[in-house]
Amino acid sequence: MKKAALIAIAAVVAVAPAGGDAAKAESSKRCPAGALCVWTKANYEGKKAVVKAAGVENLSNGLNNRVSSVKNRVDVTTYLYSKRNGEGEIRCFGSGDKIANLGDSYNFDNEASSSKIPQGTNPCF
Ligand SMILES: [Ca+2]
Repeated sequence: MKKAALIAIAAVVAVAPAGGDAAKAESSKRCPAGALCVWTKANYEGKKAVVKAAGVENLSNGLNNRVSSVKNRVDVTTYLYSKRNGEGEIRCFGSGDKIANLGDSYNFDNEASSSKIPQGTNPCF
């Protein structure tokens, strides 16, 4: 009886997709070194933008006011702003920060409209 149950579990596991969608989902959660990455959903899911250039950049329409998670893989502090062109409310992210949900302590869910990668180091205020 016990053995039959184990075989049943093994069969279920074998049916689960190997790689495929799961691998794709995992790679979309990645953020390349030197980049600031933002996602439209919590936990690095949904639509992603990868920002590498220094300076202020406006988020594309698909991400504007929709960003819910962030990874900062730039070696300096980076910023998100609630309005276009680096204006409005500011949130800062230290190098290496990973924020799975901007709605938590950041109180910035679906707010970001532009980002900034500064040249040189700036404090996270
Ligand atoms: Ca906004």
